[in-house]
Amino acid sequence: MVENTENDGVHKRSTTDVVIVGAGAAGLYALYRLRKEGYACRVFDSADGVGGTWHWNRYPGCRVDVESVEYNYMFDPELDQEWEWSERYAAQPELLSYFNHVADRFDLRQDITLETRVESAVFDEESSSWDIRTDRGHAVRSRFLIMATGFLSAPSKPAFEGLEDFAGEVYHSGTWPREEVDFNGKRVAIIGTGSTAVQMTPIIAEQAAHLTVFQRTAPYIIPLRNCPMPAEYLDRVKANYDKWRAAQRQHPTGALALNFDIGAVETRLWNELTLEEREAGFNVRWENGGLALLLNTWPDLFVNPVANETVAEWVREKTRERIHDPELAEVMMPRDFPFGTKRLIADSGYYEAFARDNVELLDAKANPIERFSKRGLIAGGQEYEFDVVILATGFDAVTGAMLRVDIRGRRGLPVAEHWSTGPRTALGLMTAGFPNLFFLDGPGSPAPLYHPILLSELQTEWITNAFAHMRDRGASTIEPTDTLEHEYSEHLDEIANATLFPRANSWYMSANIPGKPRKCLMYLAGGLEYRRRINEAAAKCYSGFLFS
Ligand code: N01
Repeated sequence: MVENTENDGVHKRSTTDVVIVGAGAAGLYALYRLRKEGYACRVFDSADGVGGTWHWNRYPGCRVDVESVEYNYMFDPELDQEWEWSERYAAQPELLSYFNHVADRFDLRQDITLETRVESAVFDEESSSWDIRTDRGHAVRSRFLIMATGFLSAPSKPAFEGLEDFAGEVYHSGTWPREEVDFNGKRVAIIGTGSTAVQMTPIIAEQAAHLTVFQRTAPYIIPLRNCPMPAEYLDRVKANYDKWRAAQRQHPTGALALNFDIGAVETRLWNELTLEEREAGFNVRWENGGLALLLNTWPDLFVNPVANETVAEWVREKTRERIHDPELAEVMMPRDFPFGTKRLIADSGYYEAFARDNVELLDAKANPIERFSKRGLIAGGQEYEFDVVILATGFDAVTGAMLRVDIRGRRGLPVAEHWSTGPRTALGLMTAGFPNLFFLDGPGSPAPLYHPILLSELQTEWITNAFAHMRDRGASTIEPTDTLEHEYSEHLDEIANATLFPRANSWYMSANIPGKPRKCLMYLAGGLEYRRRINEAAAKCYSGFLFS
């Protein structure tokens, strides 16, 4: 179908087959794949460039913590061969170049409208299509709507009292300016100790006159061990990419996260291992670096509290060795939640930065941040003066960006109301009462603990097949039944409740945003079981889905 556009002077009216919200990794692939099938597509993104996460997160030290050779698209073997990763874990500029390269190589830009925020999407029952409006006056009627809005894209800025009175500079890591921020000679505060803060701390420490890191909850941190990409390693990966990809596809997290030569999936349960095997398994992952302890770990690590605590204690011991001051080490010791139930952090010199004279940790649990002042902020009754404050305070994860769009389904029901007690989806792909609306890497998918790019390829394939099925049976809409949505939601909660994840106040559990209904946002049975389920539904003629 060809996109039809007419400008009535007020709205840029058009009709199309598919509107995709978001030009990050998932949105770019959906555009590529669906356009290849002949669908007219229009992508909108509020950013002034493609790349999603890697467009916005430009803070110092930003890089991926999954191996570069794994953290990319799998759909095109030629792309695999031609792209040269320069580091074992690519930094943000290189990742952004990769996604720009993909946009150019597959001629995607012609269908992408940047600097344009989708404000509303309303399902029109008469025409069985979505009416989509943007902040720049577009009014697009589209048969299908795909939300590829990313699961960490809506920055969370805590409502600190007096923040507007603060006379210095304030930045949120997720909306970092394009221009370099100059920290030289400045007193800098970082609020938060998540992955973002841990990445930026050692770099800002080298520039600032003084750096204070406000830690509310001590996280588990393991070494990333980044290095320039060994040419011989990259050559070996490229020579075996087909096998590597096959192994990733067969892996429950989609990322081997261990050198391929070692990286078989561990299938033995904790109690089946001897002490020596446990020790060896721990050491190989620790020495390998990166997220191997999270992504390529013992299958019952997140359900067996004894196994989990043993690994947690191992990490604590290793961490103590890295902190110069024993008193500080105790404050930085992670004890408040089971290992890995908040996103595991991989660092490059975080703990070592605190050995510098110009860097200090402030225990914001013992001395909570009370409010901002003109000169800085007040914590535990004391005023601290700063020139720059960085909010590394995270994101309204998974549903945040989606719910900032006013999406209304059948009978005008807002999705925010449908999800008032937390998101409910059918197979992490659709939600009942919202026909022809799909999610990529969204709620109910295994996304945060599964390779998000691989997942978006898998989900887009499912959507493409569903479109073909609709065409074959002459249907104009597809939507899940309430029953499927209810059963899947119950199943998701049941699995989550059998794990240790609910014991942490994490963004996985929607617990980092005040007032957000507490609900596990991800499917914890792993990517393989997820793929089996969605493929089974398709093979059974989309059982659980209604067509009209
Ligand atoms: O955010 P976070 P992030 N007062 O939510 C603290 C991915 N990522 O941007 O733990 C004081 O993890 C909060 O404290 P607490 C990755 O998936 C990946 O760092 O709630 N502190 C916490 O310390 C990651 O999980 C990469 O007690 C407050 C911090 O802010 C996700 O993005 C790099 C506070 C927020 O941590 C998000 O990471 C970066 C308050 N009022 C990010 N409010 C890589 O690929 C919040 N905090 C390596």
